[in-house]
Amino acid sequence: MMLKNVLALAFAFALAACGAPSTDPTPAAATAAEAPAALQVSDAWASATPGGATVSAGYFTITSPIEDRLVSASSPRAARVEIHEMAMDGDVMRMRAVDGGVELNAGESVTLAPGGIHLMFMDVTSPFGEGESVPVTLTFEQADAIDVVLPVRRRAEQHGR
Ligand SMILES: [Cu+2]
Repeated sequence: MMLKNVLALAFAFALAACGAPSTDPTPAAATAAEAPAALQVSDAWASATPGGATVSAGYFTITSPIEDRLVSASSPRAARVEIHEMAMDGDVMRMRAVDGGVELNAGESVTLAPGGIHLMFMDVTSPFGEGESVPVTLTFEQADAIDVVLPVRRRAEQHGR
């Protein structure tokens, strides 16, 4: 009786031990261990400007190998590019300029996305049409500036204004 219970318990542990590696594959662990050698930007896009809007927003995911800060952005397609965040102002969600830029922790991804931090293209030189690409230069506190290209997409819900 006693022995049977111990065996059942051992079997349960064995199952748990076997189950763990399959839900947490080794490639993920390997990727986490090695930090990227350079800044990585992925999933970049800018929203189309239908109806003659003069502002647009840009989004991407960024990963820095070192502790750094995204301090500013610029584009030949806009008079200026600001870094904005969404914040509650009483009951109203408003956007405002991010003070001091976006903090980047070593090896951690930061995502600029609708409803959160975003690039704001102010006074665009010409409408952002779906399918075209908008060049943007990102400037950092530590790393050298990098050029990225944001494909223009239409979003269902227009950027808050
Ligand atoms: Cu904004």
